[in-house]
Amino acid sequence: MKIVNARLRQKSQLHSLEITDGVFSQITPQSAALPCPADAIDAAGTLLCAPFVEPHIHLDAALTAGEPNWNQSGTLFEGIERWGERKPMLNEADIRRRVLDTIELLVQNGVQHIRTHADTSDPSLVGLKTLCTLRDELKDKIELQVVAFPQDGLLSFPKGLRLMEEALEFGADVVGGIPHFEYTRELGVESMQTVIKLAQKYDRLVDVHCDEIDDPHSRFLEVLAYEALRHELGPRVTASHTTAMHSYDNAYCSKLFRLLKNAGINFISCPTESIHLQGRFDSYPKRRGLTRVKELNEAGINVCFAEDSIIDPWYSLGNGKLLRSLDFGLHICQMMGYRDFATALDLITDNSARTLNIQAHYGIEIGKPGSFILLDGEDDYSVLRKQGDVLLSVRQGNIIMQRTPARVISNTYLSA
Ligand code: 17E
Ligand code: FE2
Repeated sequence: MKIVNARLRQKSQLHSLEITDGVFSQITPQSAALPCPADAIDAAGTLLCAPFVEPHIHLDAALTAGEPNWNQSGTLFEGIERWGERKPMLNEADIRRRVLDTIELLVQNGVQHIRTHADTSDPSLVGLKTLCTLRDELKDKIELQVVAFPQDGLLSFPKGLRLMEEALEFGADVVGGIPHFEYTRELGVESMQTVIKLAQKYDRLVDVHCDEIDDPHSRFLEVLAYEALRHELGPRVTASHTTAMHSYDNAYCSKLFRLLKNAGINFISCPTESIHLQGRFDSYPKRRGLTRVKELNEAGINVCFAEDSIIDPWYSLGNGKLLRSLDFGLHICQMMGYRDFATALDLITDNSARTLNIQAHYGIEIGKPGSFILLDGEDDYSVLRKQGDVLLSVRQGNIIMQRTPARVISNTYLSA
């Protein structure tokens, strides 16, 4: 496959690229726009970038909002309760249908790599098993990582630990946790130590729903980061949400950041989800409830954005568009300086790939898989501004999605 007239991120010249046997074999700067050969794809000056990565989504719960009841209060806790009513209705066919529909939606929006959580607080483990099976079935089409996520508590849910080990034995890629939801602070601390022990025992990655609450005393992140540091697992460990960090005082945060930096762990923030679920116990002023994305980023700590939910008991919107999460995130975290705009796509591409530990096969580089997307825009700033459509998605040299952009047909209203 040949592509001409593509813009690459942070480069001013147009480029031609070639993919041979599914791998980038040539990336060449052009001195001017070229006529497109018959056997090539004309990027026509649009931005060619690495595929979007969805690093945190709950596919087992996707498309279940309102079944059987809607989350009326908008709290995380009512979400967990409503999901608890849906869980007994789960079966393999139901999960497969919703997961496939949701992955299609993500693919239509440029995603090629997904980390999904699968609830293990279910004695049947049907969600986790179905997702692991789908991961293997779809491996030539999309990359999926499955997190064993103990929604009702690793240590507080009856047999929670046994179910987690069963999930890891079945083949879950990542160990999850939810320390702020355990019954006591002590159980929360113990759960973080247990998660790291399990990651070592089974040689898996870690991704914890950590301190997803407005409580400034919810400080399990320091335990997770310290365990990661102590066992030298930092880059393999992710703290998702960490919304309590919004409410920590600055002195504590200053001390905490030293540990976070030394540990080298990754962060995922879910802007649309957190702005919706957090601050629900405030009157006015209402906290925004997003973790300190701007400050983490400025401290050189890896942070990325995710959607978390698509039409589920926690969040009844969701459309597969990571560009929308990016837009929300930059606004809410006040990352609106020109430098922020110029590198904005890092937050839904490169940083997320690092979080998933997939950098070895991700990126626009000779020798790496020939996978990319074309975005309607010429650089990070214009794609963000326009919320540019994903025009093309290519995976290892094969087109997996193509879109004709919407065009205004008449643009002469004022001069007519
Ligand atoms: N479960 C949870 O604990 N937190 C969330 N944000 C979602 C599920 C979506
Ligand atoms: Fe989540």
